[in-house]
Amino acid sequence: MLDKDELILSSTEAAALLEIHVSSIKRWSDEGRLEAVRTPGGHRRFSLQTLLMFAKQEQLRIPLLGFAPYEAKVWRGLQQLRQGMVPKELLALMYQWLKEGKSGRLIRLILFFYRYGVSIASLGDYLLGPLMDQVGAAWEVGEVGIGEEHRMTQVLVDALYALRHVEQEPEEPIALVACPEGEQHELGAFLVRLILEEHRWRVLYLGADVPAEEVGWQQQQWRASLVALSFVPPLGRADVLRTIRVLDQLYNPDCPYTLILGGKGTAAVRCIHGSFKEIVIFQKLEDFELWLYQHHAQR
Ligand code: B12
Repeated sequence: MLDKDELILSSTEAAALLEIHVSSIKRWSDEGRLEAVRTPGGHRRFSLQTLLMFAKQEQLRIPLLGFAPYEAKVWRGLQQLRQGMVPKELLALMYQWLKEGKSGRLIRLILFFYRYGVSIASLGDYLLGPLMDQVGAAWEVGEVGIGEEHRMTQVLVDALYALRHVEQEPEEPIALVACPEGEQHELGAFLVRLILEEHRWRVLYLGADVPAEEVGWQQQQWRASLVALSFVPPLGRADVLRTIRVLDQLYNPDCPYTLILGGKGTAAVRCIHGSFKEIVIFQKLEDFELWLYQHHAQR
């Protein structure tokens, strides 16, 4: 019997966890080496604890064991992320690690989720965004200082570098990603860069605090067909509109591009116009990725 609080895995999930073929799972369970229960429909089910014990006994070096004693929290977090949910319990643990400077563990965790199928967009929307919201809330009540905010951001930047796709860098299409003038919050833009690279764009990443004129000139110099900017509060509507105005003035129809704006600083912006091929605003990275799929399906 499986306890109702136990984490239960199907044969496919168990195989993915143990990094072996599903036929081995079925064979081992038929041989009685690996304990399973059957659903009324006859399907095998395994408890996470049983699988972890089995992995230890058989000396299978599976990544989840590296998170002991938090394997169950991490596995549950993985399922939640896959369903587009914020893994609240895990976030509390991650925040604790962030505060304690356990950066290796955090980086391993982020890489683990990615390896087990959580997209970069979902990592941003449901894990890293909410995690950094907690940092912001702690800053607001004076619990962490600005130096801490920088240090914590850097841990995540380090993890994100490890997710870059730079093998076989394509010549084109070219995208330019930047934070506008006065914008020091860089994680959103960095995530957009990673998503584009994963979709086989060549990304010119300009980083934080780039004047709009420079964005416009760089776009023309490189003939980028997409420009993405991230606006985070305190930057807001007025900054967005000013940036669009400058880019619009510099726009060269012989070198057309789509302008993508995103981040919480764009939340109050409606009805924008410009000469651009298209202007689109996104709050979530997932929506941006969906748009990329739909508009650049050939890639
Ligand atoms: C880390 C941080 C900093 C760091 C940034 C370091 C760095 N290298 O990036 C530092 C210390 C520099 C900093 C400075 C400041 N910060 Co600050 N900061 C934060 C914090 C904690 C996290 C931001 C972050 O990285 N989030 C992680 C990313 C992944 O998530 P996200 O920004 O929410 O973005 C999501 C979406 O919007 C989307 N997205 C974002 N960009 C884009 C772009 C595109 C194209 C797309 C498609 C999607 C997209 O993707 C993400 C996932 O869903 C936030 C807290 C918060 N709640 O936002 C405060 C916060 C934004 N900061 C704040 C403030 C006040 C400041 C300062 C004025 C004072 C200070 N704290 O030092 C300065 C201003 C600096 C400036 N001019 O830019 C306030 C803003 C409040 C307000 N309404 O005005 C916040 C909200 C903290 C708070 N609770 O009060 N900050």
